[in-house]
Amino acid sequence: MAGKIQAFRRSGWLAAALALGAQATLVSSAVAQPDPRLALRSAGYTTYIGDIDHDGDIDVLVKAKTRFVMIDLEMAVPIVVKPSSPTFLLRAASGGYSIEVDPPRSITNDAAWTPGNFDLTFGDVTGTGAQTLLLRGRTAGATSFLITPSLSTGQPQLLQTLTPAALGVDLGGAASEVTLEDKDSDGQTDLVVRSNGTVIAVLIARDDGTFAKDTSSEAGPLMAWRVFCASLDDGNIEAALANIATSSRGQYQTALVNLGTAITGLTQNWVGIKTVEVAPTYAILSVTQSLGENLQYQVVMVKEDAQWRVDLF
Ligand SMILES: [Ca+2]
Ligand SMILES: [Ca+2]
Repeated sequence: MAGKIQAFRRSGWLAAALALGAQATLVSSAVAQPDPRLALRSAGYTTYIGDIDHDGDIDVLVKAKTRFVMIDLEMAVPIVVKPSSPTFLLRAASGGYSIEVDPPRSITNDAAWTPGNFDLTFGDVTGTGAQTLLLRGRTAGATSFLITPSLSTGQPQLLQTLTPAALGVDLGGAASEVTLEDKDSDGQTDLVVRSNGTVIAVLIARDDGTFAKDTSSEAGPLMAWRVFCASLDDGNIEAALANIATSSRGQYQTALVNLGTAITGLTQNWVGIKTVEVAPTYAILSVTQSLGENLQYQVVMVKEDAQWRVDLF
C-alpha cells in the first residue's frame, strides 16, 4: 500500500483515484447508499435542452451533480462518488418523450446542450414515500415532466409527460408557481397552480400519481371548491372571497376577516368532499367535518359569469 501511495504522490490524484479502483468502489458504495425513494432528490440535478438527434424536436438532459469525497490515506485523495440517481435523457419522439437513463458521454458532452428552463419540485405523488421530481417547464405552454424513482433501485422512471392540453391548465408562464401539496389528505401530494400568488387550479393525484384534466360534469364545482379551500389554506382572504358568489360574499367577508390567520387551519378538518348533485347552474357537495365525531355539511356551489363559485358552506 505504501508503494501505491508513493505512486499517487508522483502522478497526482486522478491517477491515484484510477489506481485505487476497488477502494474507490468501496468508498462510493459506503457513501452513496441512500433510500431509493429519496434518490432523485439527492442527485442535485441540472437541466439542459437541445436537439441531440437533429430531428427538430427539443430533447432534455437532466444531469446529476458530480460529487467528490476525500479519502484520507497518507495524503487526502478526492474520489468521484456515483450520484444517488444517474443522469438521464428525455428524448422527444413523435409527440411524446421516452427516458434514457445514464446516456453515453457522446450524448452528455454534446455541444448542442444549453441551460434548461425548468423548476425542480419534489413530492410524494404516488403515496409510497418516494420523492417524485416535477420538472416544470417555465415558459408559457411548455411541457413538464414527472420523474419517479424505482422503489427498489432508485433509477429514474418517466411517470408522466404533462402538457397544458392534458391537464387543462398551463403549468408554465412567468407568473405561475407550481407546488406539490396534499390537498385531500390521502397521503399523495397534489398539483397546486398559482398565478401571481393566487391559487388558480388544484389537480388531485390519481392512484398511480399521474394527473389529468377532469372532464366529468362534477369537475367544475369540485375544482372551484378546491381552489377556494387552497386559498383559505394560503391565508389569502381576498382570493377566497373571489371564489364566493357575489350575493353571498358580504355575509362571509366579515367572518373570514375576523378569523384572520386562523383561516389557514379551517380546512384541515374537512376530510372528504363528495358530489351530491350537479345541475347546469348549481351543484350540491357534501363535506365531512371531523371534529371528534364526523359531521356532514352541505356545500352549495353556483355558476356565475361562467364560473363556479361557493354560495353556501
Ligand atoms: Ca430531438
Ligand atoms: Ca392528495
